[in-house]
Amino acid sequence: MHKKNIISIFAETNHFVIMKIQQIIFCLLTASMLASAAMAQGNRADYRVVPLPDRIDGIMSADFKLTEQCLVNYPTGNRDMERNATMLSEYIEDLSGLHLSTRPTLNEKDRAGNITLHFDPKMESDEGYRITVTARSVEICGKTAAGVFHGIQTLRKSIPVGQATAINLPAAQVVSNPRFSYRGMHLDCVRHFFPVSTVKRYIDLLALHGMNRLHWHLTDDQGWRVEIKKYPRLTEVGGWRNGTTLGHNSPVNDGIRYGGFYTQEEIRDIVRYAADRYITIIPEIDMPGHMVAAMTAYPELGCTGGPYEVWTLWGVTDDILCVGKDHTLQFVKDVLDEVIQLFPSEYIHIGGDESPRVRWQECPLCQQRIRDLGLKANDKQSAEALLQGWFTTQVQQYLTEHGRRIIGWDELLGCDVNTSATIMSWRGAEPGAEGANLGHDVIMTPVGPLYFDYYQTSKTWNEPMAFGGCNTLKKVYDFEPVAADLPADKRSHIIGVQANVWTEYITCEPQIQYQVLPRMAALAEVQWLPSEQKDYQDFKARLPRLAEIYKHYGWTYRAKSLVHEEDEDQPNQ
Ligand code: TNX
Repeated sequence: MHKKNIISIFAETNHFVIMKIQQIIFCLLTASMLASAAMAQGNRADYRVVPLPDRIDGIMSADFKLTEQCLVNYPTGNRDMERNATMLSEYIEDLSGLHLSTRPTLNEKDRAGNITLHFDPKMESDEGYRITVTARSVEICGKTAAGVFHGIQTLRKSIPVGQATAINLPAAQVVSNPRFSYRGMHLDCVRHFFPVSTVKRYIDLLALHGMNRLHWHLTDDQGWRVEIKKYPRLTEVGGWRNGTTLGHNSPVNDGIRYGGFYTQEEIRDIVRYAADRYITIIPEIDMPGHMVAAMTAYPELGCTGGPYEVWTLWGVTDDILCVGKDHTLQFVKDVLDEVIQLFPSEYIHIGGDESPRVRWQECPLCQQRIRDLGLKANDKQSAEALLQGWFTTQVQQYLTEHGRRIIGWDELLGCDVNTSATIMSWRGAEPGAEGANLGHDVIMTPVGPLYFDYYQTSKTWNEPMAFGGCNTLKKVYDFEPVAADLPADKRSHIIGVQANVWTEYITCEPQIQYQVLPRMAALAEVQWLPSEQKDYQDFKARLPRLAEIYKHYGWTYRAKSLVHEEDEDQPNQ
């Protein structure tokens, strides 16, 4: 009995232990299933990125499981696609830690289990892309390598940020074509000078946001930043200023000698870096105004002969190039000779903005030129305005002979240049409409809302100092580049949209990033999406995931713009 009891007690205890073990196993299993379900959810890609693709159509198939076993295939022998594959692999590794190898592909069967980049000549637009995901494979295709690159950016933005061993890509077909062919950002590297590394990171921002033009402002009154071998004093002398005004043109100068420039070798390196990301750099050599740095180096370029001083203030000065002298034209051509060697861009930006003509009115050589050319003031233009038109046309002809085209600021509309000049509409959107009506191609970049050197809120007390104004995220998002009343046959003249970053008050890279992020995201949707597809609330809901990428790379951005809506009517408090 005693023995039996012991056995039965033992059996009962045993039963109890087994039950407990079963319970524990059950709990552990449930917990791990829940955890892996949560993981799968957390590790699931979402193609609703910024800019939003035109179409995301579900496909009846299980998810594709992206792991380190997957390869990135590219067409054998294609250097651009090889680089695309390497970049995709790097992006995935940056964001998730997954390392995928790349390899050239020879045949279709290599696609199973892998990501494949390839061409489809039948695709609608040059820069469009199509991503096809099934349980079996992922394909990213485009008509061009640039299109494939945009598809790569979309895939990159759709994967969750954070270390992973696998990422589930939902089966779908994702298709997009950009609305505008010119999708730009501008950067002023004159008012403040930024090192090569900053310019390259800025190019990275453009690539992430699906943009394809960097308008690079390289010369101005406050500095000359591009090495020109024939005129070494441009950078030796013109590259440096004796201090900088504090604040908005206060009488206080910081007394710190300031400057810098890019060597031709550095420029070539940056141009290549951008081209690898399908971004064309359009250099701006601003003329005949905003030339004091050059005139300090070579005073004979001005009407009075100087002496001049690289400007320490901001704004517009009366001292501009003297176009009465043949030497000035030769100088401009010589400079452009080197510029076109450095920049393969079809477009060269020749500025043309903010050129007061008071010196020309007094200058005997400019007045002689006006007489020689028989320029006569009319009810719209002064003789001096027509002189700027003549000068611009000379430069335009010279560049045309060298296979290039000019872009200039909208002031060019006031001085009779021919319609092969592309106009950048900055003093509002109206000059753009006027230019398109006259037959010019136009890039819309109006101060409101596309000057990103302006504040992003009306409550500016805790903002870094900016130029002024108030271009909120929403205003950028809501911008419509093609005026409703523009005649149908003129609409195609609006070829692009761009935001400008002037750097009078922007002194360092984090501040550049703060000014442009997240407004670049809003601009990207203006550039990519048909207007009827835009939806601000939906955009705001997608933005935090893009901001995860900003955060991951350590970029500074205005986090407040993700949370609050800026109330512009509320005064500063
Ligand atoms: C106007 S936009 C300028 C620049 C200034 C900018 C400041 C243009 C053609 N000229 O020289 O830096 O305003 O926002």
